[in-house]
Amino acid sequence: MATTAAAMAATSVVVLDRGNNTTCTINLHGATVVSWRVNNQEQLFVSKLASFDGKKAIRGGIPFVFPQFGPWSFGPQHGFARITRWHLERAPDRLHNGDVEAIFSLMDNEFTRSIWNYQFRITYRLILREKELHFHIGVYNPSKELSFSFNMLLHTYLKVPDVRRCQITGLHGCHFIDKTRENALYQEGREVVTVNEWTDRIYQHTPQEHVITNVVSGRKMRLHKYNFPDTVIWNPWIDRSREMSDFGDDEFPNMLCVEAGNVTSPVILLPGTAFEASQILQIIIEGNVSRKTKRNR
Ligand code: TA6
Repeated sequence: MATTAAAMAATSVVVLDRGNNTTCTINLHGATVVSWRVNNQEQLFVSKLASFDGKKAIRGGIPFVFPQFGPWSFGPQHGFARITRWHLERAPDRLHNGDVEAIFSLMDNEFTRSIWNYQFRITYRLILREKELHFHIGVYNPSKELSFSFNMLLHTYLKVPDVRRCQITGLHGCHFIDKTRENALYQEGREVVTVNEWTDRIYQHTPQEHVITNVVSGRKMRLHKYNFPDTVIWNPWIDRSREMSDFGDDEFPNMLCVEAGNVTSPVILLPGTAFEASQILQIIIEGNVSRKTKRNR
């Protein structure tokens, strides 16, 4: 990791390199994770038409949605965090156990206050492990008087060989807002959710864990979340793909968004208080024990 913090800050890209062709690349534009390679296999989808102009949100990877999810009367869809340049708080550093960690931060500035007039500070700690990527987020309200409320979500674009073969667990019985059917509320009756059409659903009060099957090289991906009560499932399918200039018409079969967040009930942060949330993406190698069992050992 020869690149100095200053050199890294000057560029827009930060790389966590754990060796063994296992890396995680973050673009300071939105602190968007734009690549997660495990043994040289890319786990995240980024559109071949994605824009890297430092203005538009990056179409793919893991955009950071804050302080608004969805359309916003005061500002850009999905908030300003994904279109703002973040600060590299701590350059990639190898931990004693071989994992690599870096910390990014975003504070209110003239641009953010012109849209959303609150002081805030977000820290975003990423840890690259052998087969896992950990996301630890802290939101702090430094104000002495003003509370603020916000949505927050990790808009994860998983790369998949064929989305029609993917199954998502942990949604059975959950209520969801279906944005493809006038935002009507339904209840999920399927044991595992599959995607064979335009899908845009906000599942509410979902369990802490989802397993997605048939991701890269037919493996399973476990998404473990903490303090993110909702899960959004999205695939634009054919027609919506054509409406997006930064998304190829033929790319929808190769991506699946599984997004952990606070969407249906915004978080209210009182003055001087902080909020924490986290997500772990883990590649399941058949035969490796689940997080729960590992902990109980
Ligand atoms: O998270 C799903 C969603 O809200 C969809 O409704 C769709 O709009 C998608 O996000 C992409 O939004 P974007 O603003 O990145 O085009």
